[in-house]
Amino acid sequence: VPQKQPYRTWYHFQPPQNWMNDPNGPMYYKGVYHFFYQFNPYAPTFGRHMVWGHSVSYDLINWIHLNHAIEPSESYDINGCYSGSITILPGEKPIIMYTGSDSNKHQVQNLAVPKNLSDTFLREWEKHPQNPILIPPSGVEVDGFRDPTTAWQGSDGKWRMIIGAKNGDEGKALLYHSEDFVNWKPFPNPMYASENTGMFECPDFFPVYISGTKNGVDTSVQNSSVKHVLKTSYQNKQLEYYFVGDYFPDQEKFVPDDDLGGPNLTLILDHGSFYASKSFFDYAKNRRILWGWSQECDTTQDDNEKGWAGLQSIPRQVWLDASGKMLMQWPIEEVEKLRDNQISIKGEKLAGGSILEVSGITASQADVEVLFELPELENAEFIDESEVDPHLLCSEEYASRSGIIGPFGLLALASEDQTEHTAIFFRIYRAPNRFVCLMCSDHRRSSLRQNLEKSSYRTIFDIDPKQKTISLRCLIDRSIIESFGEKGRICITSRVYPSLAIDKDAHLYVFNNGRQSVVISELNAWSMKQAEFGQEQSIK
Ligand code: DQQ
Repeated sequence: VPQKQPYRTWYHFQPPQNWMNDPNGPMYYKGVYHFFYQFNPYAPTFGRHMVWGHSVSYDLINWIHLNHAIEPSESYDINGCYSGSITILPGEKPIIMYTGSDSNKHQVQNLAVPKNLSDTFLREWEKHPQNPILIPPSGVEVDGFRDPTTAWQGSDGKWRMIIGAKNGDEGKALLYHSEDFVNWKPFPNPMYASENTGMFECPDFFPVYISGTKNGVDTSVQNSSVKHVLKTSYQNKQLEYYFVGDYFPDQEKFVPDDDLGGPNLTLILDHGSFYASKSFFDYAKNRRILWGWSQECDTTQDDNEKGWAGLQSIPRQVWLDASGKMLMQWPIEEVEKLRDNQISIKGEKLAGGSILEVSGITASQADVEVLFELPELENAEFIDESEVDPHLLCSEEYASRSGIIGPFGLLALASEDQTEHTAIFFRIYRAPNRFVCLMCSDHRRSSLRQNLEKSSYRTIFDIDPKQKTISLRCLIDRSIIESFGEKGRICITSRVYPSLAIDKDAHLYVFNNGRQSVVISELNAWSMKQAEFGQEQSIK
């Protein structure tokens, strides 16, 4: 099997076969984590009859695949059961709100509830007799009205939710109110509207504690100890933008702290292949967890040959940074259960132009954490940001070319001779009045195979002039590399399809192509065991 399926993951969530996209309605309910996802049961491509796949887990790592929770069956969802969310109503009653593509391909909102609440796996779901609950309002395109959020309850007892919408190139987050969860009234003003972004897909709206704790908070909490996050997947950008701001429930207004006007915003959850994310509050461990879809970068023909397409990120704990300005993300602690066979390097100097192999682990499935000690930042090369595009800075030429401080980082899923590798690296610059760091995940040399999308993902962020160290963690899993810079401040997910760096022929290196040396203050790497995915009977 591994020979034939070198890209199937060992510990990232996948259905047994076929196409998967958005995460839907994740929740923790009576001791069980439920995960639903957009799934085409018939082919490894997006299809006309999308269903809600359903899997359950006790630890968010090992999964039991169940029958589909909802599938097209009625005139209001016959052309597809699209994305949506779950809200747990008082009395511990989960309810799904999802988008149906109806017999005219108009997008409408529908409800479904578990048939039997005493079945811990909630295997069967029943559609509500009053469906469709909402049809597209005027001023919104009939096929641009979808992806309801988890609802939150105001102090007046009414429920609120956001639905993504579009009108031409304008994206909108429409707000609705309800007393009984069945009859919903539109609020006159949208919660947010943006120009030139296309559809406001998969909105998410949730509170985060201001106090710098990593703890999460229930979606309905509104008080002075929280700020709110509004997240959108802008269709024209295929990226996850978010705003941190204040929510004023009396006026139903959300005011972002720094509203720089939609797509110019720099707050992006992940700069790589990560889309349509959705979060939930995990009561079991008091944390907010975020899932995102990582799509393939190979061709449809490759997907047909593989028989599957689409992965989910490792669930990430998400919280507000102590600065109050941005979110931090970190793989949930449970993934560490899969760590095996630790290799450590401490206090090793990496002179300019040097490369060091991290040997002794299965480099095709690994978890690597490294802390680099930086040289004096004063020596960094000067950059005039107005003239330099981070795109170009991260190009192939720059990944291997010598700078002053950096590029340094990891070569993951590399062949022994390094002709194939994905470089995840930092490079530090002195900009007018500040220091900035470029972080890239460059997969231009990730495979000798042709016809793959092999680009690079990058971002530039400010760093403290007194900063002494910089950290990087990579979760490597055969065709995916999730990278977390600066302890989760910057995230970049790449999909790669090596032809040589497969299974035992995959290697991991740490490199420095800067003229100044950097020190590996500490590096820990682990082989990752395979997570269990299976039908109920086959799971221990
Ligand atoms: N995918 C879903 C839509 C959503 C889009 C359909 C985002 O509901 O807007 O599978 O990837």
